[in-house]
Amino acid sequence: MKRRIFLNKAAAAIATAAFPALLFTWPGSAAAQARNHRVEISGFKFTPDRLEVSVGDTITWINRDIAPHTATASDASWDTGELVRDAEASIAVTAGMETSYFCAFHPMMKAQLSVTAPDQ
Ligand SMILES: [Cu+2]
Repeated sequence: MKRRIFLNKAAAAIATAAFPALLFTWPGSAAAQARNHRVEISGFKFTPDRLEVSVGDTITWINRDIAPHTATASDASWDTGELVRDAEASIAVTAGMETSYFCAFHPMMKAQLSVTAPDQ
């Protein structure tokens, strides 16, 4: 009886000792850090209108207005296309991508991305 209890405790000690090592090595992988960001379009505004993203992340825009909108790069290098009400579209964040964008139908609607390189 006493021996079994001891073994269980030893197994638990090994598990807790091994886990922090896993967590410690994991952040080195860029894939583990990729995130999805959501930008809501409502009231003819992008929310948030300033978004910090990393290379490898994705950004999803969803239109909550009755009017159609787009998220279109200022230099037209990327574009969600027309988003009707409740439609959404995603763009992958790439190094050097254009960071300012607007709505092609309502050019006064503007927003900004801040792109950082993934951790080495
Ligand atoms: Cu619009």
